[in-house]
Amino acid sequence: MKTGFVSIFGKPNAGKSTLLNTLLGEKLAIVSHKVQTTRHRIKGILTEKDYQIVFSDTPGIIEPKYKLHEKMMLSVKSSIEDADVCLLMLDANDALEENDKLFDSLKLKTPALVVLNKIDKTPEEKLKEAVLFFKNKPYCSKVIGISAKKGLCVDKLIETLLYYLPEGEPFFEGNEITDLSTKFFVAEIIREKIFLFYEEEIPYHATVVVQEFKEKETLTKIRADIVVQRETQKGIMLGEAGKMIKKLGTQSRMEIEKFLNRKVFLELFVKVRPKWREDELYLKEYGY
Ligand SMILES: Nc1nc2c(ncn2[C@@H]2O[C@H](COP(=O)(O)OP(=O)(O)O)[C@@H](O)[C@H]2O)c(=O)[nH]1
Ligand SMILES: [Mg+2]
Repeated sequence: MKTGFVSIFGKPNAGKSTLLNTLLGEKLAIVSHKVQTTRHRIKGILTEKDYQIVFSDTPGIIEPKYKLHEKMMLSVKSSIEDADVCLLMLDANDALEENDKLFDSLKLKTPALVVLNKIDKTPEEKLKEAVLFFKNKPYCSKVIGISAKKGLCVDKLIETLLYYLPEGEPFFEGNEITDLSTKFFVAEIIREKIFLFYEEEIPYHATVVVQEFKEKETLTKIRADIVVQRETQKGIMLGEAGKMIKKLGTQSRMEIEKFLNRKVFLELFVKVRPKWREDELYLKEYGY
């Protein structure tokens, strides 16, 4: 049996969370076209007859601008330390040099596959150029082109990974697909909808905390706080006559129902906590 930990690194928007979801055939990580959607390290456990791979999706690598960013980069660091093999992922259409610099700066001690993502929208020439560019880099064990979204060459990626992974006993039960709680995923679903429905900087100033999660006979009752930094943001969050929060609530509830496979009663409250992203205690309370 092959078992091990595989961490996925790369710039924001490379497609790391999309790959995790495709690998697991389940939506674990939230995805949006906006950068820095992922804030936590999210593990996805893929168990088959002859292997178990524990994937870690990580926040995109950025220069920290506030304390929340620092926490996000700490989770990147812990993923480097745990990994048996790393996936260094980029959008194959992106500037190669910049990605090279970033991959090099990680100072990896493990084998690493450079994953050229989004081959579904990459011209042949560009793809060839990228393969040649990364092939002989010191951190690169192998280059592989995939489309995380379309699932192209993902099988080949797993096969290649298995070659580099050690033999060992599985770490998790076969039916576990993640180490995080249901409450966490519920909060993440709401956070994803915030990224979807609100403009500009609002999603970056917001976080979601599930305060109550009660399994009743016929439904699950969930109460969640949406935390923002300013009164004006609270106003935007609510929208005219509460229209926006209503839409957010409905869409979130429908997705949570799909996720839990049962009826949900969802209550959302918007709270203002000035500078929560800078505050050690708030960050801790909100799970960062
Ligand atoms: N065309 C195309 N788009 C993709 C592919 N993989 C991811 N995307 C899109 O790229 C954006 C960023 O994806 P995400 O997984 O959130 O990136 P992350 O920041 O690295 O986690 C989303 O809009 C995805 O739908 C792919 O293989 N092909
Ligand atoms: Mg992500």
